[in-house]
Amino acid sequence: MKAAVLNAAQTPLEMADLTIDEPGAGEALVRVVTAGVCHSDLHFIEGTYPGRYPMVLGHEVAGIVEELGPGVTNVAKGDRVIMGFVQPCGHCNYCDSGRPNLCGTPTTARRPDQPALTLGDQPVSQMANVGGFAEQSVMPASGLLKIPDDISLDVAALVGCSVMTGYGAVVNTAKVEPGSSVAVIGAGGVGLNIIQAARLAGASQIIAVDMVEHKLGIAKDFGATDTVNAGETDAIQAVQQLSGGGVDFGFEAIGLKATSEQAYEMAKRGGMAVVVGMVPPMEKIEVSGMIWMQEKTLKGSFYGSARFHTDMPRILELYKQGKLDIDGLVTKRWEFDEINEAFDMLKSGEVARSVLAIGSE
Ligand code: CXF
Ligand code: ZN
Repeated sequence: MKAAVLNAAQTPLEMADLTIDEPGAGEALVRVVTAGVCHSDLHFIEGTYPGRYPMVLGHEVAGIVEELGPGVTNVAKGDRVIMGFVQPCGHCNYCDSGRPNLCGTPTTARRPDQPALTLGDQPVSQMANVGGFAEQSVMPASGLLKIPDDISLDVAALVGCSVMTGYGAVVNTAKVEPGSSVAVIGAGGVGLNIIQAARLAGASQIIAVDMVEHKLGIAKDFGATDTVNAGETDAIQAVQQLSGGGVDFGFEAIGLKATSEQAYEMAKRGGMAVVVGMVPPMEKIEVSGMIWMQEKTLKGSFYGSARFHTDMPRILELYKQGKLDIDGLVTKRWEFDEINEAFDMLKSGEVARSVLAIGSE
């Protein structure tokens, strides 16, 4: 089974022929069709997040169920599925209280030292138990969500990360209300979804902030009412000026300490900053001690605070109704072998989202 393997941080991905295990209890073997190229993968490639090497990245993925392990009932062979990067147990306190995105309970007996993938006799880990940059994945079936026949697997893959993450940050985490003012730092795959969800939520002002001019152009197409080029002007000042003193919601969709702090500064008294990007684990986000008096909120958002079985079908319905643009997010399609070029292009900021065609339907 062909997979792109990350052997160490700051090295290119290498194509390798891996052995894949049979699905065990609670697992499914899924044939990967489409995988999105996400900044979170890049964090592992660049080493800003630690990985268990060798490792197969890829977490924005859709495919077709090929085999089921014992006890799996939520999907069937032949189902076309989103391969979610959180696999909720359905029974813990988080799941039970409507926060399955935070579930950390293992749903299979597979241990990290006995992964489903091996290269010779070497164990190979899978990012988020998915490892989507591979022709096949054995993963916990509880993370699989069947999609309707009229949804393409490209769209399904994107719902698996960037769309759910961005839409959910607005609707679930921040609960943006009609008439709100919003600033979004970073107009990439996640940022554009924050922008279009804010538009759907009825935000009256949506200020997109980025350093790449052509991404700001795309941001306008997705619903930004104003744009700020942070490479040319002081972004905090510009947002404060445009919004008349600060926004109700500042979203950070890059994953940096500095931009997280900027999102906080952009929020007005009583406002909220939502950190959606993967800020490196050792970084500290610093905010003014005046937080108490200004009644500001600094909040994290993981996987759009998703309730998967409610939110993902809803997102697909909004897509069908033409209210969420998912096709327009994909600015390039790559062959699997072109994966390193795909990441080079992501780094350069030239594309919003690109997808790898790993298999066919
Ligand atoms: C990431 C977060 C860490 C695990 C994989 C996915 N989020 C989105 O890109
Ligand atoms: Zn992602």
